[in-house]
Amino acid sequence: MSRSNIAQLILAAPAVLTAEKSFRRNPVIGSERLNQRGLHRRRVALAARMAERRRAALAPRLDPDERARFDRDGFVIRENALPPELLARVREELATRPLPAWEMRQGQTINRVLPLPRDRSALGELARFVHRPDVHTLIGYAAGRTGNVVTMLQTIAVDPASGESDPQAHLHADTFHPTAKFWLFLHDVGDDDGPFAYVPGSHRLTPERLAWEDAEARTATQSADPHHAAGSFRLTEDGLGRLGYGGLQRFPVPGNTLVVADTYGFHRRVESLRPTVRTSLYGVARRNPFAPWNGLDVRDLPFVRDRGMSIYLAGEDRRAKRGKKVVYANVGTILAGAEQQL
Ligand SMILES: O=C(O)CCC(=O)C(=O)O
Ligand SMILES: [Fe+2]
Repeated sequence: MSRSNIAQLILAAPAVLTAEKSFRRNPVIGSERLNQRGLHRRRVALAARMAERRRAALAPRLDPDERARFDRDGFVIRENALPPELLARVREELATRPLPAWEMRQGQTINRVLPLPRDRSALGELARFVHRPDVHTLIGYAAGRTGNVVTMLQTIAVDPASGESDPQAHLHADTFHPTAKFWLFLHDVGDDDGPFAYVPGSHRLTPERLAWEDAEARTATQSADPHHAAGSFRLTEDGLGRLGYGGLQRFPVPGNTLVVADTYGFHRRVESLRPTVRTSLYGVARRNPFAPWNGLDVRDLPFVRDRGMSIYLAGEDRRAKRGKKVVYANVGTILAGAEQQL
């Protein structure tokens, strides 16, 4: 091993105790030799144990029925999440108020994100939905750790004629530890509108899942699928039985339904067979999975807590200006449900 390789390994090592998930980006996490000795397996098992402890501490603050459903399934579905009068104002504003928007294309899918305004409007009130104690605790419980939830409006616009298949339509786990995403769907999502789909119970670390994680980790850097190599393991649907899980369930939902899921469980977006558009209040809760405590997140301090996405997107704009590659491209000020821009 050359001296610069050794230096690289030393610099990469502290990431082992963080949420870093990429086998390809981090030479320690991707090391075949270390993974043969159980590095990935131990990270997965320790993260699961820590999440279990943090969830136990949160459990008394949850609605007992939602908690039981989450423990069993790995997700919670709550209909009529917003009061009807707020929902009506949100829909009205969505249809008439253009907002600064950024887009990422993945195959035939445009993923548009729009930071929510911080004002007294209906959309401003929508942004504060995640600060309701019941919602914040539920998302934290699903994530295995409470803390900041990065929220935004999200529009998924699929035009099947426009490109390759969408990588999010392939069954996957987002990372190696419990982590949450939520969608508050603002309009009906029919079975053929590209709904979310999840394998109930696949958030549980079965012995078969752990053995599979261990085996996959040893070869992850060589995977032809860049998402797999980046630590979002892909799996075919017939592989589920071998891991001790049942089948995939699709979630067509009426508008105003909240879906909160631990995306360590296997999930995917159902592919659309015709052009579809789906808009939701969307958020991600992901933190270091090894710390023993809940809460205490600097990103939750009052002046930054709702700005996570805006701060990130401002960084993307600066990168674009310097001619660097970006994930999200600025597409100007448009309606959330506008025709595709990219
Ligand atoms: O949008 C969906 O239905 C699922 C997409 C997904 O896999 C994700 O956001 O992690
Ligand atoms: Fe995902």
